[in-house]
Amino acid sequence: MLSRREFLNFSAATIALTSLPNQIQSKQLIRNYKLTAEITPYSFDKKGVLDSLWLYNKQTPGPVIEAKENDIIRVEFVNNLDEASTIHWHGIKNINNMDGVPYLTQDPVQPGGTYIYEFPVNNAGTFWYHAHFETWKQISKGLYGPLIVKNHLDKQFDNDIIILADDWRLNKNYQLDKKSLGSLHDWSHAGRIGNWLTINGKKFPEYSVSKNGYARLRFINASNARIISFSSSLDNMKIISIDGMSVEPFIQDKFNLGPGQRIDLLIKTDDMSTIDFFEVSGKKPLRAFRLNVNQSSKKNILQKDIKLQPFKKAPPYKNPKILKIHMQGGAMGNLSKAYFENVEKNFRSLAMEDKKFWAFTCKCKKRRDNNFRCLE
Ligand SMILES: [Cu+2]
Repeated sequence: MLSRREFLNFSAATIALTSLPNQIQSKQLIRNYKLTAEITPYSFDKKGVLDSLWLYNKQTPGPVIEAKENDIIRVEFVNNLDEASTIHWHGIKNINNMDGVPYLTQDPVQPGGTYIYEFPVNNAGTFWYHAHFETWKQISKGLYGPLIVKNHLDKQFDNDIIILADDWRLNKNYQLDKKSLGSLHDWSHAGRIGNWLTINGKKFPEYSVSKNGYARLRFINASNARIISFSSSLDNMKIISIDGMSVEPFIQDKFNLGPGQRIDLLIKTDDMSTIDFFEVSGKKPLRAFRLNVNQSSKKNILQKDIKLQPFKKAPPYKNPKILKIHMQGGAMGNLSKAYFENVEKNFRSLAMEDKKFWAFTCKCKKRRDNNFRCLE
């Protein structure tokens, strides 16, 4: 299980007294981490067929980065891969030059190079980090991990468990299907859908939770393309946060999680002994993970209530400005031409020369059925 154990491997928090970027004030706690990206032998099946993944600190997922609201996260990134890389902190409202977008907010970190990421985290929630250079390949090879920001309210949970899901594509030898990386067929269809679900890097892991307590489950979808659907043996699941933002709690019997998305559940463990979760986006439901409900050593947790983080209601939308953004393309042939880097090109050359299959916004006309039709 991803736990505090990894967290203890990192140096203790220190106090920032030096001059820091604009948004960072002095006397904030600094959480120090080191992430080294490197090729790592890894075996997906028990027979031990070795594969090589690209991982942070030789582990999948990468180490949990954890901080408290208003701390500063400082990460020394070392790139031991044989190609450039950067790290993006997904969902963090970040300082521009810490956002990890190569060529836009920073130069790519070259093989053998290092980069210091240092940024404040001002909102408690569930986030994640991942490589942001040739993302379609570097994330698929394993370069990602969870980033959790807590505040004082999180102490109330008896259990706080990260559920980071990935949808790997393996070949028949249970090795990463590297041939399909960059497949133009996938790019022009629904993306690179996998065939091997892992939760925190494992097949059907089990976690203990305390009986008659509250558990917070933090779901993260690190897949390339699969919209993961979770259902469970519970009658219903209470969603308390979406994409790192507290929401008015609501109940679902199933929820979808797109690539990059996060959802936090609040579970009250009453008289049940196990709770199973399933991934149900495919034809057959897959067992995802199990919670084993154990008798707690404390017997005082029966009646307590839990106080959740306040949430912001959506503002009232009066006279909104409507922008039409039309997306088209893909293998179904409804994009004839589009602009790429200010040059108008036909679909064939966009696909063959630039590997671009999709475009936003064309000259289009609203039809009677309220759909849009492209004029070109
Ligand atoms: Cu991202």
